[in-house]
Amino acid sequence: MTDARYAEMWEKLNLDLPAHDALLGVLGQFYGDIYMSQEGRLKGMEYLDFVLSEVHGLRVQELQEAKARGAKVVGTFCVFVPEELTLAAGAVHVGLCAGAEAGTEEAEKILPRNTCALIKSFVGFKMARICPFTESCDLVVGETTCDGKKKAYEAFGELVPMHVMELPQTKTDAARALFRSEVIRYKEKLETLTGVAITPEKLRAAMATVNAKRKALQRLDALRSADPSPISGRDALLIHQVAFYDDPVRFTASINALCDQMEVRVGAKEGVSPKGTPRILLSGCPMAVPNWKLPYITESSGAVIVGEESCIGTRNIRDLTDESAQDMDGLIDALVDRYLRIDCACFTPNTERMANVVSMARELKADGVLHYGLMFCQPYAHEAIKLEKVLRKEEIPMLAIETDYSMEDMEQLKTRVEAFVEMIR
Ligand code: BJ8
Repeated sequence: MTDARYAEMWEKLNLDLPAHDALLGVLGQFYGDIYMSQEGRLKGMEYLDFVLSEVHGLRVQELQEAKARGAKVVGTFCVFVPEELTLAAGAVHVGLCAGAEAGTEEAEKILPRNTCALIKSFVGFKMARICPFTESCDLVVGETTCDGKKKAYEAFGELVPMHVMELPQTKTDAARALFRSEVIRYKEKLETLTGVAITPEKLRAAMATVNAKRKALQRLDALRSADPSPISGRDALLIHQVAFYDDPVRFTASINALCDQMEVRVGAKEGVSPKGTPRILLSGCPMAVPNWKLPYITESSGAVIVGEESCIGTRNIRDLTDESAQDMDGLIDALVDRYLRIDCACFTPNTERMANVVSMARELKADGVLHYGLMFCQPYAHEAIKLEKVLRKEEIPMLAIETDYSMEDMEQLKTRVEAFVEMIR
């Protein structure tokens, strides 16, 4: 049944109400089974539960209120799109990556079937009219990362107002110059869209907001190095997911309050599972809401996830932006430097990712790495093979999993993950 409080808003957004109701029904059930069944959750997670219960309600209403005040909403799919510029233009920046199968059938009408589930999901959400975030966007920003995404944007761009950033595939000086020109082109696009001139003052203020959010998430992730871990991997992943669409200032305050609780827990040597529970580092493709399948399987197999080496995780927050430059040129350079440190598998070579996984595993005292690849994702499939070799040398066990958003392989995955957890125990 459509939530009467928001029915009018969803109708105005042209959602397919029965299909949208069905999606919310499944999401609610799934959340209950995976999240509310956990024991020993921190009090601060109530905020995240609330945000999630209102993900298509209150938050979307806030977007409509912002639009009524004249602000624009910008949707993105990749952590390479500088949120700082969006905020400096007075716009709202939301992540549109999707983690559910709903809409896949529709997406396959315009995409090859052997496309990764993440791409099919965001295209399917639009075609099936079930995502109020996509429908709220005044601009959708794509990027030329993997082949699947960049080709999908050609078809997707016929359905939504799009701007595609050209991202380099290497980190040479020429690549840096290309990326810098694309950052400037995005700034100009935003200025045209919003009618707001991005000044150094506005950009520095936006950098401070985004840096504060990243610092809160860094603090959260660092606390997970404690044994026992003060928070489950499922809850931590949820926090990283919500970071992409919640109001950044409100979100940062909530996460810092949660970290205060975590510090108390760590001080008391308490955690979500007993000390000595096998510790897993997740690594690989991003897990967008509501893709909680593998974390659920892992933690119900007797392990605890202590980190996410992923864009919905550490890759999004590892680096801060230097806010000290006074003029626009210097600030743009700082953005370019910060964003080019991202170690996405779309880059070649991408050796820094290997080193980053090893150091994360060491810092978080992980007993093993679970590499998560979405089926048909070439960049991460290639790097899984390399990473396994690197980790073997370091004597860190790794299990590579390839899957999609369907539930059909749950039992098979559970068997493999349970065997891995037993092995590292
Ligand atoms: S910076 S990881 S968010 S591109 S899973 S769509 S790579 S076929 S998501 Fe990504 Fe930016 Fe890189 Fe991060 Fe393609 Fe692979 Fe699908 Fe992927």
